[in-house]
Amino acid sequence: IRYLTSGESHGQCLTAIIEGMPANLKINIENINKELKKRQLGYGRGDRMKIENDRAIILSGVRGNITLGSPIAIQIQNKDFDNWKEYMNPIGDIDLESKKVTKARPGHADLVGALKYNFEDIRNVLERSSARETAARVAIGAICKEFLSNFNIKFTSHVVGIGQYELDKNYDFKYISDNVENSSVRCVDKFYEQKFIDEINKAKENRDTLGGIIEIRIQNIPLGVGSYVHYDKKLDANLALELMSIQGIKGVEFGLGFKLGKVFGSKAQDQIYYSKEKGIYRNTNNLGGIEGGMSTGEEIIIRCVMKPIPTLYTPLNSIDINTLENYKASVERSDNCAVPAASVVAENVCAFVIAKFFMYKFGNDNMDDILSNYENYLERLKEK
Ligand code: EPS
Repeated sequence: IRYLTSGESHGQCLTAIIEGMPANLKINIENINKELKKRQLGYGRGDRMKIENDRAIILSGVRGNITLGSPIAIQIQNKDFDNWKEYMNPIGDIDLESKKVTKARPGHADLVGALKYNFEDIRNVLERSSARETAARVAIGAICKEFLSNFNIKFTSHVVGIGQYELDKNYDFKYISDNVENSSVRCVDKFYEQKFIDEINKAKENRDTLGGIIEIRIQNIPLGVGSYVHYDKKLDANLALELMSIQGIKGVEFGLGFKLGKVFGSKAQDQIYYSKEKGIYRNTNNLGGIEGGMSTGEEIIIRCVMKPIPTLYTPLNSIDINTLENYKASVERSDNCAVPAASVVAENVCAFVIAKFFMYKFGNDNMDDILSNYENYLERLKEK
């Protein structure tokens, strides 16, 4: 299973095609739209999200809410295109001057993108490198969640750090899942929720931006999804690839993550036990539910760090890519903090990876065959 996305931030629409989804999967379009809505929220978002109302239009691969096994094409329209037609229309004479950008924003794809692709207008880079593209990936992930919900696989995510503040408590899956949607910064801890909001306000006042840390939790993945036999079959490696490809993400860790570099081996591993009642079990989950590139059956726990958004209202030192003169970087409309949105994106890109490796294990032709492969496998494991 694979997907492609296309679309510019102020172009007509985003398009995503996912190939490899099984036949006879029931899709509830409202579940997909709910995920898209969640991605648009979050304290710290700029004015663009007041314009957009992201909804998935399914163009092919589904008939009467049921998948056909053929590629599924999804469109998400950019309402803002109405204001950008004369600058962004793919065909015809357009105004290429009025919205031209020549001063590169440090930290964005601007400088390297323009040099690499030989552009005199950075708009040709920023339109595609923009995080607007993540809406398409959320739609793909939401379809994958529809598939995985048939096996009771559940996702949640929350923001655990913004700026200098980071949660000092662990919350369990259910608590996060039940409470996260009530928080504008996707923080389930009331004390830190206010600290996060204060930090974002401070950034706004200073015409600055902020990053943070998000945590993704995935429940009920049977053991043995992913494999140790080859580098590109490892579940954690594939999750990290997908997460690192989200705009602004600079680091990914599993379980105790970087803290594992500070403890003795005797304290790091999740020891293995057996009892008649529980079967094989562990009392800890330091490795975040993945051993040897395979799911262990424990909850998968991942954290990602997002850097502050590079589009600053206080522009940084940069150059004009055409004249090479020193300037302040261009000021574009931007979000002050998009960490809550990134949390929703991260959850959904993980859903794609989990669905992909789940299908490698149990097949992807049609739902009945996948379900019986899955049940047979669980039966065999029960005998242990
Ligand atoms: C973005 C800049 C802003 C963000 C955008 C990402 O958009 P605009 O330039 O239209 O104001 O709101 O994010 C989205 C459009 C989105 O859907 O997440 C950027 O420069 O990356």
